[in-house]
Amino acid sequence: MNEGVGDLPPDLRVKQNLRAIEHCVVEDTAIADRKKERGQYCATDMDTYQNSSDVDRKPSHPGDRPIIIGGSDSEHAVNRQPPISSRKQAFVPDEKILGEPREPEEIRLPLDYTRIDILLMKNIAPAISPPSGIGDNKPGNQAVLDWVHDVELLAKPENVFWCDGSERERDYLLQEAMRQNVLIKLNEKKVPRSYLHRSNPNDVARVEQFTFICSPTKEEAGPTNNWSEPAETYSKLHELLKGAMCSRTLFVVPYIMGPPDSPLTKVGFEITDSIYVVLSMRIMTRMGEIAVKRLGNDPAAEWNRGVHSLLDVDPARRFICHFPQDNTIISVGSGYGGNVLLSKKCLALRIGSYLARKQGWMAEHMLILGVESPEGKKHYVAAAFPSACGKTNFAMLIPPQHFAGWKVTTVGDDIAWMQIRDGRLFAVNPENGYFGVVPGTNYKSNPNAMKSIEHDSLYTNVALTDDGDVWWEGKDGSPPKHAIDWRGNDWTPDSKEKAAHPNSRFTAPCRNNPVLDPDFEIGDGVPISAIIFGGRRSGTLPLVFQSFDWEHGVYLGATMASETTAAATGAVGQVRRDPMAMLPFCGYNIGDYFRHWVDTGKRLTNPPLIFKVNWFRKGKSGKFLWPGFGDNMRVLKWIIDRCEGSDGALKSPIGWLPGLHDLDLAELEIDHHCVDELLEIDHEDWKKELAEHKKFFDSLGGVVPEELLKQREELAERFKE
Ligand code: OXD
Ligand code: MN
Repeated sequence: MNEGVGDLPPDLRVKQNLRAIEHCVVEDTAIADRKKERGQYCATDMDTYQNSSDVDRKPSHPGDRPIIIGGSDSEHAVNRQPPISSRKQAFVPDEKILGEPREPEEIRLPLDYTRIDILLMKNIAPAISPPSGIGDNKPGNQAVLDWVHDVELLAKPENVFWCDGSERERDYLLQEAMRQNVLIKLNEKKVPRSYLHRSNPNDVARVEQFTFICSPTKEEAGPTNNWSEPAETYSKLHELLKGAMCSRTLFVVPYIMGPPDSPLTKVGFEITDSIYVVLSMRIMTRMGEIAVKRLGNDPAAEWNRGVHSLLDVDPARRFICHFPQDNTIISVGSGYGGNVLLSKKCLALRIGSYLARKQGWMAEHMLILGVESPEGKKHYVAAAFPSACGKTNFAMLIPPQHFAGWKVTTVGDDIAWMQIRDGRLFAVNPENGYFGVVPGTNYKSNPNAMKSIEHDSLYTNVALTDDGDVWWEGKDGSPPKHAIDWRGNDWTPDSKEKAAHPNSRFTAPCRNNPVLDPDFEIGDGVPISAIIFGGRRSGTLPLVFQSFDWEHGVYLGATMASETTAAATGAVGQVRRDPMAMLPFCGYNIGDYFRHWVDTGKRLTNPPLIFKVNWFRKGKSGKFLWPGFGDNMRVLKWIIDRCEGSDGALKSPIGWLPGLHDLDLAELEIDHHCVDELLEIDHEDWKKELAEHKKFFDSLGGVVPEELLKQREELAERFKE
């Protein structure tokens, strides 16, 4: 929870919220004083801190030219990178803590895991001073140079580090991150080349209440987004960013989202003062030179500008702001993944969905998986589930023994970008890594995820064992007798606190996944045969059903709901409507988003079939009725059969349901009553559900397309038949 802030979205124009900001500015002055004591003080920044207490005054830059956006008119076109103070001799990686030791038998623990600095892990770290040849590879695009220079003038970093994505750079940054206690190197023997990071305990999840869509009008952001007026928001953020990187390094991270040769691929640049963000972006995206090359030197080329600063990691001034019309993101005050890896939720979904509508494609919160039959027939499926509903598990599913010869392969576990070709939808995964929820992951629930995180991974907010391994609730084997928990405190199995935060995460390269689809990087994308919408519902929704057609399928997506989880701050376990699992991620008016879905269907001559699933239905006893995990293959098989033209389905008011014998339940120990309950449609429950659909649509204030309102009426009618 965001302590002391409350749950309502702060309106950045409202005075009280600014007072919180002012308060922090005063604190900043205190921080600056402390820096002075430590000899880190730079005179010009003191002025900045003092001036920034007047947060309501006019921005120093003209409002019509927000400096975060930069632009070709900048007067600072030439190289103005401040001298990197101490350019040292060539960097030689420290073998003890980096690469693989040559003689594995002789490995000693790389670090002393009882050391005090292991307990006190940091987010904010002082500037680093790279040797020449590292951090000085500037791109040639003038628009990028101008923008970075503008942010530099504002945030006043000690120096600028231009990332190129090289291995030498990685080794150097890892070494610095460890030296600064931002990362802890894990036991090389147990989790090779892997590291632990702890975010601030006030900063452990996405903050939807502080996430804003800053489109010119509130209407463009729509009824489901927090909106803030762009010019005012820029100026408020500028005030927050003034001097924010004083005595820190400003990293410039160039990256692409999408396979290198895809027409859908987008270029982004993220400025950040967090070395953890840089190292995470290396895993999550294709980062460095590849992006610089793809952008080229055309100053008018399309690219996303992302600015991130930790500030002082205070929830009172934590804002994740998107300016879709400017292709710009500014995120301040957080160091936690979903808020700061700007490539992911911010670009690939919020800005991405806006661009997708404008440019005629789709950016969706969906996994993409391949299913291949023993005969070699292959289908691809995209599936939308709200956060922490087992998407990564589904994307890496291992079919049960009974399905010997069937193969499931992963294209993506979180985001799908889809375009129309030859009347069909083709999907690419824009990401290059997984940022998955750790607790509950084990060799039984998701062996492929476990293999993906066995090496070359970053862990955030899990527990550290005394022998330098990681641990979390639900990991295989018995709990350690002693560990350091995610907050850095001693932990034993008797502790009341959890060892790992429920939203602790792994960051692992897709390449680690043993079932990575061979077409993972295919630029044209993979053809989508079926779209699945899912959610966590303990009642009402059957295990699986199929829509009658595209528009009915869009209705199923638009009325999706799920019980909330720990992936976002706020109460856990409440049913909330989450259309297409995009409620927190749609970067524009949800009504226009629904319209885009309906219209896309009209352009498809061979549309994917649409299904809804619910792995989480509970029986009267309160227990889950369906085993889930690998056994979800049984549901997937029915879906694939339907794509292949099977007529094994029964018509019901809500759509096509599998008959009892249409689901392959062989070798599954499940009571037939459970299956009946799983597929049951309770008319009373559905009456309530329909009323909830209406309530939800009404709450959107008249933006829902006619086609979907009609779908609701038709559904109600079918219940009367
Ligand atoms: C995620 C989320 O992290 O959806 O993927 O919250
Ligand atoms: Mn997600």
